[in-house]
Amino acid sequence: MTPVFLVTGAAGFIGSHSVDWLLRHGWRVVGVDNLRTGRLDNLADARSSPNFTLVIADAGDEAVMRPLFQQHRFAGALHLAALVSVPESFREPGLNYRLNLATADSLARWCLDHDCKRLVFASSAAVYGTSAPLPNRESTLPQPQSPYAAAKLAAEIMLLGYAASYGLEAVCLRYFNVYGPRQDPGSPYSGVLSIFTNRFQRGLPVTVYGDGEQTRDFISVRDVAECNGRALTRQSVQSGRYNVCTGQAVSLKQVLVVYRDLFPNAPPAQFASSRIGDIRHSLGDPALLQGMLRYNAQTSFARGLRELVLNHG
Ligand code: UD2
Repeated sequence: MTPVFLVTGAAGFIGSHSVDWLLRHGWRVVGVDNLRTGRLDNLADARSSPNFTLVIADAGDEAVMRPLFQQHRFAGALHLAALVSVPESFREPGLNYRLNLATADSLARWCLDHDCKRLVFASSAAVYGTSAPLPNRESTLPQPQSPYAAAKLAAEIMLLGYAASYGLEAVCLRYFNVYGPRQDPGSPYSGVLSIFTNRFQRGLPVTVYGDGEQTRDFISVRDVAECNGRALTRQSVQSGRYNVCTGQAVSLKQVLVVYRDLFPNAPPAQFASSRIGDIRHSLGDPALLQGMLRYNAQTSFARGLRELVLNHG
């Protein structure tokens, strides 16, 4: 029998690409999503596969999840379901606690109860906070500065505690700035590249907050899906926390240069004052995950952005 993997947040941006990766590699997948921020459209390809089952439910709903674990005897779980907006975590700390910490804890315990050996968890570079030395390394003391980052870090600690206590294989992946097709441009706090692409395609000017010299470690969702898939399916992994990044810093000004090639007639960018709390530079060291998964991010920024533009909308 082909093993079955659980993916929570399956209809989301990263989730749907991860589901596609697993199906492409011949695995069976049960996806769970409550469609709070995920979209069925993202799963258009997956839903035509006989190896995919979608369950519309909250990943923390024990009445739904326990029977799923019993029925499918999952070989591993990829937990991506989350409250994904940092500003929303400030407004709704209780919801943030439930979705970003309590559900991860529940899932880990259901994995242990039902012999699902591995849990791959979506953490975030946000756990580092603003004052960690660059590039961020996993050995650095994290200093979360939002309810969102605090919950992600607390979930990592719970999962790694279960790894030490009960032998769960817990792989916590700290995503840096993920971009690519299917990222929702709908809020001002959506990923900058989804917003810029959406605006350029409509012939509208983009707004750069600050001087445009701020840098990010942008990683393509294709590479992220590959890391997720490998972390979930490869024979052996080491429990721990791992950066998912490229190790390359790209400034917003450099971003605009690539867009200029793709949209030569676009109106010039407008500049506005920096956002409160904005980080100046974010950069990760990818070495630890590269060593474990034998995989380097393959998509150059220019190619990834071109692909995003061609697949957008
Ligand atoms: C990322 C995460 C955020 C949190 C944070 C922790 C995303 C989408 N956001 O925020 O959830 O984890 O890291 O550090 O991954 N910008 C513009 N114009 C726009 C939109 C954004 O200039 O229309 C700027 C923004 O001010 C920032 C940069 O672009 O300097 C990147 O913004 P972002 O929201 O994509 O990501 P980031 O790194 O601030």
